[in-house]
Amino acid sequence: MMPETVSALIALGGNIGDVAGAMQSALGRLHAEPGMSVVSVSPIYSTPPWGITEQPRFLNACAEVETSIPPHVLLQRVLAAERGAGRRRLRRWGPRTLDIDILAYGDQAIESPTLTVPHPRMFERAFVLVPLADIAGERVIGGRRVSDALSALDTSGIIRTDDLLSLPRAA
Ligand code: A4P
Ligand code: MG
Repeated sequence: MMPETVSALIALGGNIGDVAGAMQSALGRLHAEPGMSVVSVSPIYSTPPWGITEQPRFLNACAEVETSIPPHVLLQRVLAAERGAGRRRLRRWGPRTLDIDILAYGDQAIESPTLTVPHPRMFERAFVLVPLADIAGERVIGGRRVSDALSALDTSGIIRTDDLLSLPRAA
């Protein structure tokens, strides 16, 4: 029997080194895992740093993953893809090579010590919702439509780059 798949949405961001390369490599790793396919990717945006503002600008993007694996396993794969893409984390909200957050897993609400979905801070963050709206503007997450949530945010300083992520090909 084919396992049921769900659509998960992930956000990628970083501001040290070759972030676009790290994003592409992380997506390739995720796509190569059994039970996971990256089915769409957003453009890459250059965004002003949020939280700690005295740090370099970030690059941010979002992707949609069709997956049959359970959410906590997806989290482990996402964290492994971060490490594989050379993540170094210096401090909370501080500079990082690559951070990947799970925004949504189907329409499930998950609250555990290691995983909270929908991502609790996504609706405050234009750097998440701008790229997310490109691939899932009509999606309702936690009762809110992505495009509506985005229209309430200040998007100044967010610039679409010419860098494009490509859809990984089947391994
Ligand atoms: N965790 C719980 N829920 C989730 C979830 N939905 N997705 C746990 C992913 N992880 C989740 O993560 C710590 C733990 O959170 C994980 O091990 C997992 O068990 P982390 O990524 O090491 O922690 P962090 O990155 O310091 O915290 P966080 O909240 O992910 O950082 P943020 O909030 O993502 O902030 N400005 C711009 N412009 N663009 C950015 O991308 N990013 C940050 C990082 C700050 N400012 C930014 C950006
Ligand atoms: Mg994170």
